[in-house]
Order: sequence, then structure tokens, then C-alpha cells
Amino acid sequence: MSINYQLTTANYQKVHGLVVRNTGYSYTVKSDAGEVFDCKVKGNFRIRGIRTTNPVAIGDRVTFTPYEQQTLPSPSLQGGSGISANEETNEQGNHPLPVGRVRGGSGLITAIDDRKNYIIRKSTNLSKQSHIIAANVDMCFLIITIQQPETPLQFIDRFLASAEAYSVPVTLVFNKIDLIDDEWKDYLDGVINLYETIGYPCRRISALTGEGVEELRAELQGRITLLSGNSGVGKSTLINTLFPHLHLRTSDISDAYNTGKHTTTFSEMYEVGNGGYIIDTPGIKGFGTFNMKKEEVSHYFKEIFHFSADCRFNNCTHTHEPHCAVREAVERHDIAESRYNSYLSMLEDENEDKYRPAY
Ligand SMILES: Nc1nc2c(ncn2[C@@H]2O[C@H](COP(=O)(O)OP(=O)(O)OP(=O)(O)O)[C@@H](O)[C@H]2O)c(=O)[nH]1
Ligand SMILES: [Mg+2]
Ligand SMILES: [Zn+2]
Repeated sequence: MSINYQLTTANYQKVHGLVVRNTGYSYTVKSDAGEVFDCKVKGNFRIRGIRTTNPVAIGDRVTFTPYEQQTLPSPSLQGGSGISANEETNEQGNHPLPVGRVRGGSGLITAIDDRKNYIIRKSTNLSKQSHIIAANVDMCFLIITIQQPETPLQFIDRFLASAEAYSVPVTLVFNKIDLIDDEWKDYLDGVINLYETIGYPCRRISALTGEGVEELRAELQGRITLLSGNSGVGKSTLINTLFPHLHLRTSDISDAYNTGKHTTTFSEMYEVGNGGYIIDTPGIKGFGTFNMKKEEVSHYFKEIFHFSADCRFNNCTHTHEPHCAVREAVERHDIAESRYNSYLSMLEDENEDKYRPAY
């Protein structure tokens, strides 16, 4: 679609706001005054040379120039499951407010504020592209299911390492506990024990029955929380259980593949009270790590970093060197083999061309 946008001198002003929705082709920006604009990005916008599929990410704080309101259609503001689904008003005022209720018009993003952090993942295909999942988050809930679908431990470790790189706190939220039978209970206990020992808070919930969900509500207040995880783990369902009036779209996982169907296709943030937001995101499959130096990787595995202080060599990679305190700790089971294997797989990434930084 090509529309000739006309900037009028009267409207040629700079407005500051928060990116609350990212559809892939446009961004919904809520101005500091509370109006919502449908924005595009100016020209060939690049940030510090990172080649990302999305130069602007949800959670970014941006400067934009509004167009004259009546001259522009706002295609992405019509229909869909997002903004229009949020139009219900809320009498009590203790539910998320519909971010998209006030429409300011359209605009052009011209600058991005410095990010305090971001969660970035490398595409698992060979395109050398990366994708910023969200920027400026206060914490992440990584939603994990043991069954239906099964979340690989390596996926968890890669996500944790990426969050660790920017010191973003992560809580591991184990969903669908209503499905856990005796056979899987010990495995779940083991996984939770592993991550709690390392220092990550873990929660057990069922977004379907509501078990454990209320306890999460208080944590959301006043903060920006990113929900991430594989497709089908129940991210949107959890938001619906917390805030039923949002009516986010969800769908069953596939019988044939036991995987999610990528129901949520763009990221959107919802207000949760006291200035806090929760961000629903599309489910992700693999998690390639981005732009980590080989010697840095071990810093993002808390327990490996801890034990590495006693390695004989300062620059020990914990792969083959003599007197490696990390490998000794793995032998003693002080470091879980699954974690060590995730670490090794991330080192491998850094060896391969496809995971080199895309500058
Ligand atoms: N049994 C059970 N099913 C759940 C639970 N939470 C979610 N589901 C179901 O899991 C399926 C997938 O849920 P969604 O909320 O669409 O998953 P999602 O993580 O948003 O998936 P994407 O948008 O594809 O990334 C739906 O059929 C939900 O009803 C739970 O606690 N228990
Ligand atoms: Mg979803
Ligand atoms: Zn070592």
C-alpha cells in the first residue's frame, strides 16, 4: 500500500511516547499525554548497526512526528484481536486500561531513546537477522510447560543467559500443572529444584484452573513484565485469566506435533495498574544467542561463573583445560549436566558463522 503522507506545518512537532504494540509493519505508540498513534519508522532506520527484523521494539521509548489526523487512515488500528478487543471500559479501575482507546492519528518515528536493556534473540535460520523481543523491561516471566508442549531445558538456559546479559530478572513460571501426572511430577520437581538452587524464582501455576495465578498479580504492579516462551505454553491464556475482559485469542496446541500454533502474531502491552504493563508476545521456537563473546558466555550462567573462580587459567573455557573447577563441579554434580551442555552449545553458536554478530 502506498500513501503519500503529507506533513502539515501545524502538526510538525515532536512527540514522545511508548511503543505499546508492534505488528511487524507498524508500531502503536502511546504518547506521554495518553493518546495512541499508529506509527511507521522513518526510512532505513538502524540502531547501532544491529540488523534486526524490528528496528523499533515493544517497550521502546520513542520520539515521533504526528501527521495531521484526518489525512491518514490507521489500518492496523481497525479490527484484529488487539486494541478493539480492549475497548471495554472498566468500572473498578483495577484492570488494565485499554491502551488503544484514545486515537491520536498516525505518525513517523524519528528517534529512539537509549534502552536500559533489551531481550534479543537470533533467528534460528541462517538469515543473520536478530529480533528484539522487547526493550526496557523490569522483569520477565518465562512461561514453561513440561508437557504439551515440552519446553527444552536448553531453551530455558538460552533465554536466561540472554536476560542475564542485561541483568533482567527472570521468574520461571511453570504452567499447566493441572496436566502433570505422577510420572511427570518428579521431573517437574527436579527441574524446579535445579533452577531454584541456581537462584531463579520458580512458580507453579495453571492458567486454566487459576491455581497460583493470583500470586503473580501483585508482582506485576508498577513494573513492565515481559511474558515469553514457546508457542502454546499459555502466555495469552494467563493474561486472560488475570484480566478476563481482554479476551486475547488463544488456541489448542496441535495434536499431531504437540506444539503451539503461533496464535499470537504480534507483541502488545497491557496496563496492569500503578504504571505497570504486561507484554504478550508471539511464541518463539529456538533461541539463538546474539553477539556474545566466547569468554563472556560463562558469565551468564550464574553457577558456572561462580565455580570458574577456581579454574587454574583465567581464560579457561571449561572445555578441555587442566584443573578446570567447572568441569570438576559437573563431575561432582554441583553443576547440572543439562546446564553445562547448554553452555557448551552456546559456545558452539559463537564458533559458527551463522551466529556471528550481524554488523
Ligand atoms: N490444561 C491446561 N491448558 C492450558 C493452560 N494454560 C493454557 N492452556 C491451553 O494451552 C493452549 C495454548 O494457550 P495460549 O494461551 O494460546 O498459548 P500462547 O503461549 O499464548 O501461544 P502463542 O500465542 O502461540 O505463543 C490453549 O488451548 C489453552 O487453553 C493450563 O494451565 N492448563
Ligand atoms: Mg498467545
Ligand atoms: Zn574452567
